[in-house]
Amino acid sequence: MTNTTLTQLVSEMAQGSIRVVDLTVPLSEDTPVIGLPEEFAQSPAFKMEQISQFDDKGPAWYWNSFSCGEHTGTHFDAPGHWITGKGYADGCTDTIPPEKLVAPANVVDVSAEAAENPDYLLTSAKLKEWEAEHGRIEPGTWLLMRTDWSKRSPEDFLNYAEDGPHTPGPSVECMEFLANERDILGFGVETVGTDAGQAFAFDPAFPAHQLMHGNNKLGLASLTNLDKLPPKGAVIVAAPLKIVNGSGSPLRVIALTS
Ligand code: 23J
Ligand code: MN
Repeated sequence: MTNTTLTQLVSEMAQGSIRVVDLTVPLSEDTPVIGLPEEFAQSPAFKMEQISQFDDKGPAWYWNSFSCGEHTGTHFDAPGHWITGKGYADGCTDTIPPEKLVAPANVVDVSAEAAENPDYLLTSAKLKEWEAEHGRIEPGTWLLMRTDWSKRSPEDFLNYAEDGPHTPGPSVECMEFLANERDILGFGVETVGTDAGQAFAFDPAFPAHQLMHGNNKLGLASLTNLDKLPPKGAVIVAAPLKIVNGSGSPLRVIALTS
């Protein structure tokens, strides 16, 4: 007897009642990269160099080499990225169990709030309101914060001012709630990093990184097309490159949804 659930999945995908949504932005030399305060080392942008293209260097083949920071474009944050998560034996890109790389998603739409206020912070109160409408955020699921930030121009996407970037993200208490009271798998965003632009000044600084990774949880940044997903019911495939001791990697993030 074949597995009827998987048989039904492939047949519904073929027939279109289950759709595949690409949550990934294009990766090129134009892809915006996070800038940190100037006392810290900066992450290099994506760079591509041709090895050959049907020429003397390779008459029948085209290929390139590329380089970039691990946290470039649509990318995965492993627990080992942060000082609070550095002790986990299963916390780097090569050691995270593959079972964590396919999981349900909860999508919380705060696009109206973020349009109004670029420093908007997601709160546990907002999540409890969302739960009253859509049901509980289950352990081992992704919490994806929809801000429509991926629709902005590159300059407005990073949104720098003299006092640093102004982009939405989670509050400290929101991250405490999702880590301790909901035990989520990880937190994903449309902005360049999982933390708000001003989160360097929070206490603790960078709460998404501090609290997610400190609890062996994952991050996804620079997602797009979250507006094409239902609040609940989509399944996300987010598998980073298996870089030995990697802190993260660019990746293709795919959603299955009815
Ligand atoms: C290093 C330091 C601070 C931040 C980040 C990286 C990221 O956002 C990232 O991509 O993980 S805020
Ligand atoms: Mn990152």
